[in-house]
Amino acid sequence: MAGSITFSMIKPDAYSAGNSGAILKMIEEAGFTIKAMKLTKLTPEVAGKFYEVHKERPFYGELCAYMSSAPIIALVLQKANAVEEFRKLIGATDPTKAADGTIRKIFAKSIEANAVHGSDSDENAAIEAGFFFSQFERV
Ligand code: RTP
Ligand code: MG
Repeated sequence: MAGSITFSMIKPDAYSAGNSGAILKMIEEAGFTIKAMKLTKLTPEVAGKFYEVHKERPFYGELCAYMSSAPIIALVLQKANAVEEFRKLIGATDPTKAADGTIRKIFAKSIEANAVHGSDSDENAAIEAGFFFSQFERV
């Protein structure tokens, strides 16, 4: 079976620090196949729409400002059990709580500037992939 998909972003802190290549290498070495990839810079409005589920949370405004502060790389990734496997690879939201060897443990700067995004369910993976990519931008 080719597997299911998840949606990811390499976030502004990781892109700006020049860690995109190293993170993509870890993703591929963990057995994920890149099915779509795009470098872009979000506006605060687009970041706000993407993170709409968090709009009542106290960090929402800061999160939207941060996510639009520098370019991001949007990714659709495929693997068996992709959502869960990818969240294992990236580690806990707070890098001080992330397991050794995880992407956030290695590259995140803080609980907000935490290097990567990973979808939290198959349903949200499909919604988030559709938010960034048309069918012609996916293989
Ligand atoms: P993500 O959605 O980016 O994969 O991260 P996550 O599921 O681990 O965390 P989530 O609760 O969905 O939060 C989304 C993003 O908001 C920022 N955040 N800041 N200041 C704070 O306390 C705080 N908490 C979360 C992080 O960038 C987090 O990834
Ligand atoms: Mg989340």
